Amino acid sequence: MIQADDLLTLHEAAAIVGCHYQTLYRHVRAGELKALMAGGTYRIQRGDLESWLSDRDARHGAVPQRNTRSWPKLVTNLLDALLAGDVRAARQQTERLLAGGATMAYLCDHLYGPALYQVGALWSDDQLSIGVEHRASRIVEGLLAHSTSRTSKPGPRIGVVIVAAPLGDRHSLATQMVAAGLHAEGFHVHYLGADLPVAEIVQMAEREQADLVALSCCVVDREGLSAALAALKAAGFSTLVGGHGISESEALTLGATCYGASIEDAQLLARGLVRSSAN
Ligand code: B12
Repeated sequence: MIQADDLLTLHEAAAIVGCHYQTLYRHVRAGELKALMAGGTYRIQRGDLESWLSDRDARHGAVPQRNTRSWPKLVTNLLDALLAGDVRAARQQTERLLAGGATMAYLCDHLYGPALYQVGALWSDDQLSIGVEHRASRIVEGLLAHSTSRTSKPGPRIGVVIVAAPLGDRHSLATQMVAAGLHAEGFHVHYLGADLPVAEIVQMAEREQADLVALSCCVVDREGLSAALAALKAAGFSTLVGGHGISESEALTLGATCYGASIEDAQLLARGLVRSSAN
């Protein structure tokens, strides 16, 4: 008999895993994580969550994956290096984690992203200058470029993806993370960076015969994003939207094919979309 305490909501389970609840929802929908339906919502048994986590840890290697005690420490270490402009310390940390088996998605979702959030919080509290923020951003760009060259699945590419942030959004780091994650997953990625005019995104998708266009959104302005989504839909391309500037319901209302809340989601959803368009 299942005890009520052993049945977790998606939010409770996500708090244990240290990810967004929508990420778990996608694993449930993909049939990778067992869940029950109770009162119209998903519930996950504690034991099922534990076995799913163990399998996932085994697949990802010997990193402190969901060791929630050690990742905040790693984030603090990276933040210290970013604020001090210590490229070497930041690079050594990434090197150690990659050598220990850390995946690109995990680095982005649990290390680089959270460290950048803290940079943003300090900046908006006037506790650091634009110069320090810019330097920190450049260091993370370098870490991403370095890790990208180290993480690529062998074998043929599984699909062609265009990655960009639309006109009006200058936050290129999130797009670089999506590009890095999809490259590591085995996609052929055309990474266009940020602030891209609609016509450029559509032309590139056509020229490269893209299977998917992934767009990131970090701002409140919707002009560039909604124009890009409309043009891509009219041209027949599937789109994946994400970024902390937009919610799932808004992305779907604007015409996105689907929405992801993390780099792990980007990998899972891109694989699903490319697989379903091939069938
Ligand atoms: C670095 C930075 C900048 C740099 C960007 C440098 C670069 N090369 O990217 C610069 C200096 C250019 C900048 C400019 C501005 N910024 Co700024 N910036 C940041 C900062 C500190 C980090 C951004 C970042 O990279 N975050 C990390 C990313 C990876 O997080 P994320 O978007 O959540 O992404 C994760 C998931 O959402 C997901 N994901 C992301 N994209 C996608 C896409 C897909 C398809 C999928 C599936 C998943 C996915 O995966 C990621 C990893 O887990 C943030 C602070 C913060 N909280 O993020 C502010 C922040 C984003 N900026 C902000 C603001 C206000 C601005 C400015 C308007 C400031 C100004 N007055 O000029 C301008 C905007 C200019 C413009 N038009 O774009 C606000 C945004 C508020 C809002 N919602 O509009 C923030 C939140 C700071 C704050 N606390 O106020 N910024």
